[in-house]
Amino acid sequence: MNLKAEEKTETCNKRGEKIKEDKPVKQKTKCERTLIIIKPDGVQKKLIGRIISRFEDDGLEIERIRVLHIDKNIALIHYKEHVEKPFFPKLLQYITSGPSIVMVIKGENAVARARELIGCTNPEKADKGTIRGDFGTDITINVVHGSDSESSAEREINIFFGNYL
Ligand code: IDP
Ligand code: MG
Repeated sequence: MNLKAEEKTETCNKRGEKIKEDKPVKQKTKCERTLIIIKPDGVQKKLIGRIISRFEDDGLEIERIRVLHIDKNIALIHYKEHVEKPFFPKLLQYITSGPSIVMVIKGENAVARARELIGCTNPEKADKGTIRGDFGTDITINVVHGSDSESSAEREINIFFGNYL
């Protein structure tokens, strides 16, 4: 299908004269879900409300939410790509150190938008105004988790909320 020709028939008459203003080009958007965790340091520092507001103020929606003390079994599944890494023992100790808040967040381009609001893994390198830049401690203790892709989001949502989608 020739989209250009089709667009022209909407905006021009048979003589090729313009009959309508060009429509503004719409940016492609997609409604997505992503898994967000407020990690134990965020809960302990009583940052839950402020962190949730960062997402809500950006127009994202909290679709599911639960308090969960993540145990070793869940941590091994959730962080499966990191289990062999040298930092894993520290990460495991941290993520299982107290209750977390686990959420499904929904909205247009939610995966990338949430990662932007969260900031770099290392809070020292994260921009001010991002969640990690404002509240993170170090490269391990960095307040929040956000899925890194739509496929990770689907996998992670299923770990914490089952196959409800
Ligand atoms: P991400 O959370 O920004 O996606 P990942 O590389 O997926 O970062 O790492 C998962 C988590 O493991 C991080 O959020 C952080 O808590 C911890 N982590 C990552 N890299 C390091 C490191 O080099 N040293 C210590 N901890 C790390
Ligand atoms: Mg990651």
